[in-house]
Amino acid sequence: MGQTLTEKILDDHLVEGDLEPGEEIGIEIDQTLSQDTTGTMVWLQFEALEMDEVQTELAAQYCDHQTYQFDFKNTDDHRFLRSAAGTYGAYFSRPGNGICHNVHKENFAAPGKTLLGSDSHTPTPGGLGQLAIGAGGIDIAVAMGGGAYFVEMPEVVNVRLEGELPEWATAKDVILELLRRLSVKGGVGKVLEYTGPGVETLSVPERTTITNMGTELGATSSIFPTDERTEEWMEQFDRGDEFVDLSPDEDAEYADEIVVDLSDLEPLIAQPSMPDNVVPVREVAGQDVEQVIVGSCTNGAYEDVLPAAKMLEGREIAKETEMIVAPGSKQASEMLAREGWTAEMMAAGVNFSEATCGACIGIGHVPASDSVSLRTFNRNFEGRSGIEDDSVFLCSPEVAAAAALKGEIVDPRDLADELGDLEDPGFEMGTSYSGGYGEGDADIITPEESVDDELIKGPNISSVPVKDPLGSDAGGETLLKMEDNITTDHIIPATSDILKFRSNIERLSEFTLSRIDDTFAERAKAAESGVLVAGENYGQGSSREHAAMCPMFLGVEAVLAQSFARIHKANLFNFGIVPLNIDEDTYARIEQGDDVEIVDDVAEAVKSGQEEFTVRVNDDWEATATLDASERERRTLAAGGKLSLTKQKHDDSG
Ligand code: MIC
Ligand code: SF4
Repeated sequence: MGQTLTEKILDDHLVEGDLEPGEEIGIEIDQTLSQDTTGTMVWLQFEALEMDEVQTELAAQYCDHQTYQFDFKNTDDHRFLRSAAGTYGAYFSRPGNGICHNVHKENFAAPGKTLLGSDSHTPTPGGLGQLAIGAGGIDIAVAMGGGAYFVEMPEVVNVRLEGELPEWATAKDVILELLRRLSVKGGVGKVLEYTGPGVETLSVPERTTITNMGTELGATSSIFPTDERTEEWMEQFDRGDEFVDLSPDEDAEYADEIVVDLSDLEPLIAQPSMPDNVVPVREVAGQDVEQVIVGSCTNGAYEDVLPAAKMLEGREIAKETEMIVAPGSKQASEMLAREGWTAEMMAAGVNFSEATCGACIGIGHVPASDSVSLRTFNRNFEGRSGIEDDSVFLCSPEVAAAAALKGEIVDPRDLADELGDLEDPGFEMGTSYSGGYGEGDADIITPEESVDDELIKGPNISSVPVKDPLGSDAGGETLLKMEDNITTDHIIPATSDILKFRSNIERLSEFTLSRIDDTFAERAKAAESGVLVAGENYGQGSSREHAAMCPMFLGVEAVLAQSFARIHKANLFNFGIVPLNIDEDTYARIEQGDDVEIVDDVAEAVKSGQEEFTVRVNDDWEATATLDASERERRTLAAGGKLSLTKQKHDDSG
């Protein structure tokens, strides 16, 4: 039987297990990436694991999330990251050089290689045939140390693209359509592999918009085959020699097939405050728009900004609307400037941001109260923009530019009819990139060029908390009962006043779940131990391991949920918190404040492979909860987390 492209790459990298969906496999990692807000923990754990040097083919450290350095703590984090990259042998991308996914895609991503990154949108270079997966920081640290990455073998789903995009429909609409159909949990446990005649009609930047937002579906990864368009795109960055022709076998078998006829698509928009709340733009047209932002890791390439620039050429944006362009990388900014588009957009009333995540996680450009903001980003979780009760819509650059011109949400087709001379800008590839990171590129410091050979830690950079091994008891008060689709932004919010504590778990933990209940941290500390209860898809969104570390630090011993998001569940194992699945009835019955005790000898049961656990509530009634974990995850959990386990292994072998 033939193989899918995903299976081929996994097979090439397999070090443990079989490619059976649902089984755990171990794969070799070729490249890693981390960014500033997850990276400090990555390197602190690399240090705690007593590693001397990066073992992967390539490791890259970016500074992209908090580049405005509002506080010396951000700058200290960046200096620490530069020193860690130099000390251990990683590439370092300076603050302001761009968002990790964009810079990695342009400079390092390579078809057929594996990439593991401490950011949930790591799958972005799947658009050029790389198998890229997001994970928690300690998984990156272990991979950089030469260890395998363990993940449940995903089901490979064929997303067959047919036809061609009609006027004004874009790649963003392809992924919004999938979100509309499948929901934010529709991709959990799956790799979405794109095939069919529609593939060749899409360019690499268009493909990476789609793979980037596969994360919003909860997918393990998303991938496209490679072709001439991939090669041509890589040549633009002087990396044509790294191109590899990759495709699935003709008789490859997929677990499922989804057909998207590109010619049926129209401009779509995700309404507040979930990326799957998707409707045609026409359905919500007419709402006033105060802010429009084009950019981010989803639509921040030069080729993404260009259509908006062309639409604005010779026009002015509406007086009641502000428009900001935040390119994904400095290369994209440079191109826009060199080709004259920056001046063109400025004349239309646009302001420019440096190439950073910024507004996407509530740093700068916070929307006004009670106002609509249209963004080309990938997530619009409530409050993420920096103001509670925000109203953030997600759309293509074309829909964003149309709204900026009209001052309200409008389908660009209708605006074109109204204006008479507005044409679909279509897609156009950039021509004058400055090339790769080669010698003379001031923004990426290669391991050889580094000036650092020891770690530089500012006063806010503390050590990694380590949990004791599991004992016989676990449980306690139900500290919080939550709904479905709780995001990591709920568990540990981003925003500038909180991000500066990402290297200091004691301080950061004070913000745990504060978006849901601002007394949480205090109550958890006072209770000393406890559990969390949640509905479906608990922990969706980001890869931030802080969302497991901080609850662990506050004494949370177990999370009882109807289901979990993949990366967050792995992070719970990695920090010694027991993730138990409960059914709908049990979820409905447990109340906040209830005492929940796991009846079994927890450490023994976890180690012995027991799947069903009995939980006793208020000493009054009992229910069954299940632990769905591999043998390795059980060992990790029993040891109190991955750091303890990996250290134990080192000590035993050394
Ligand atoms: C996000 O988009 O939520 C982030 C911020 O990029 C996170 C990483 C983080 O929390 O630092 C992610 O997606 O993993
Ligand atoms: Fe940055 Fe936003 Fe992309 Fe996360 S989703 S990497 S915060 S631009």
